[in-house]
Amino acid sequence: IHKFWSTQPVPQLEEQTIALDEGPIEPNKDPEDIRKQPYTLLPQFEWTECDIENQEELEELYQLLNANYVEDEDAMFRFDYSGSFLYWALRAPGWRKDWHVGVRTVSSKRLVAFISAIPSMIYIKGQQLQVVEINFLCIHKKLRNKRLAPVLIKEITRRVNRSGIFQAVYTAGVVLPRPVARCRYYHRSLNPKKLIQVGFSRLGPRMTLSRTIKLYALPEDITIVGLEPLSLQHVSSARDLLEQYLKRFKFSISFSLEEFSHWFLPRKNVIYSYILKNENGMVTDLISFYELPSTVIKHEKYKSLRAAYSFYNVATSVPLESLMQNALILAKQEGFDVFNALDLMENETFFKQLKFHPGDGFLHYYLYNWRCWTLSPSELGLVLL
Ligand code: YNC
Ligand code: MG
Repeated sequence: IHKFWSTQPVPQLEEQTIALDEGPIEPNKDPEDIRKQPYTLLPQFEWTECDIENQEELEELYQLLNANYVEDEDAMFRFDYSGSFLYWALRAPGWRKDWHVGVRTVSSKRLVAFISAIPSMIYIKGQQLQVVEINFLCIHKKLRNKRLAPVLIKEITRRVNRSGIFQAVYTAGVVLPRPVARCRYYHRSLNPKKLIQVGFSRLGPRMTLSRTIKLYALPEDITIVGLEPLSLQHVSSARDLLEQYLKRFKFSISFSLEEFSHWFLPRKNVIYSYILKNENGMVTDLISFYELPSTVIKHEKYKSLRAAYSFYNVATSVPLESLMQNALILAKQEGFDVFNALDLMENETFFKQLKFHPGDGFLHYYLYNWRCWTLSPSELGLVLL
């Protein structure tokens, strides 16, 4: 039934994985033996490299995704990654323009499809592995179901293989051969009135709006003294804290200092990070969340929902629950409507107390060309954008 995925080096849905088999599915090739020509597109299409350092091309990518990227099942909301977010997400250390792969129509030169890769280091069962993260696969709505996605995937694979990398990680809402883990989204209302008005949440049974607002009320100000935005002078210590923490998960990411600085130094409307430090100036706790609004597809009053997504959090000097309550307070102060988190790392431990509720959305984690026993969400230490 999976005409494309059954041809790829991924475990098939029905097959058993025994511990002994864990590892690469296909051996690495000599990059010189990887085909040098791009895959063939239908004659009306051509390949393009999207130059996101060019404001117009960044805007073009923004518009493609804004109109055609991921929607919820009921088509009420669609991700609205901002231009500055895309600039951040796609220019990670080691990024390459030829991994920002677009497709244009030959006649109008309109951008109609996209897929990207960025390099990344992961730990899988104690083993360090150079991979790419694949993200922002998108095909214009008018060109769906024409088997263009497999061509985009094969082309990015070819380009990545040419650089000597043969494994990838990616996430998707859909089930494909074969998830390493299945995570669930949890949501914490910050602006319950708006969330109800736009149909994101519903009034609970026997609840009134005013009781709901009261239920989700938060302190006006942070309750942990000394919590401050991450700045350059603390990146090294904060990075060490996170690196130590992430080692306890079976499947996690590893950030170099340069990568940590890129991913965590605060950027307005993109990434928010805060730290606590001890008397020696060592970072003891870290909070981070990123900004990913959604377009409210058909609504008279509201066009956009402002969502904060939990990124990486580490608590050592205060309980994780109070650290995360402060994340909620900070997100509320920044004007977010909702705070979202997956049930990975230790997140499940604070959901109930902090009034998070499970959503309908699931997110599957995948590895390309690496066989791995199924993991539970709490064994995951990586968040993809
Ligand atoms: C998906 N999300 O099963 P079979 S996530 C991968 N990821 O193949 P067509 C997908 N494959 O089943 P359409 C997929 N969705 O026949 C569908 N597929 O074997 C498979 N949506 O292709 C599908 N963005 O072109 C089927 O489908 C084949 O026109 C059908 O295009 C799909 O970024 C899509 O959800 C998703 O824009 C582009 O629906 C389109 O429907 C769309 O006929 C809205 O395709 C936006 C959206 C996906 C977000 C993401 C991660 C992508 C990972 C791709 C896999 C990477 C593998 C590793 C490569 C590097 C390796 C190295 C080293
Ligand atoms: Mg298609």
